[in-house]
Parts: sequence; structure tokens; C-alpha cells
Amino acid sequence: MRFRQRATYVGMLLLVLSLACNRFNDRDCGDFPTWRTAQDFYLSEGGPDKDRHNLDADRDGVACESLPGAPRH
Ligand SMILES: [Ca+2]
Repeated sequence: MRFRQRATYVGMLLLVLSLACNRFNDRDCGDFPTWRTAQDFYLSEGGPDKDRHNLDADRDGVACESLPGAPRH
């Protein structure tokens, strides 16, 4: 009986942890095929004000400068 209770608690803990991990799906520049797709995603996620995915390290409003199609500075 105790084993069953512990197994239930562990199962519930794993479920809660997996839900918490899936809530924020971190994206990196390497997840995007082109700069345009990265930039569109970056802007849709709040742009320079939020940048939860850290796609714009230098905070100039342009995400993932290393990707093909990025504007030159
Ligand atoms: Ca930038």
C-alpha cells in the first residue's frame, strides 16, 4: 500500500514537471531556416521588449543576424 502511494506521488510529480517544462518551449536561432522566419517569430513573441528566447543578444531589434537573409549593419 505504501509503495503504491509513493508511486502515485512520484507519477504526479513527473506529470507536473513535464507540464512545466513544456509550457515554455525555448527556441534558438538554429531552429529557424532563414532570418525572416526567426524575425517573424521574434516579433510575434513580443520583439525587443520581451525576447524570452534570447534571439536578439545585442538588443537592436534584429533577431538572429547570423542566419541567411539577415540585413547587414
Ligand atoms: Ca540583434
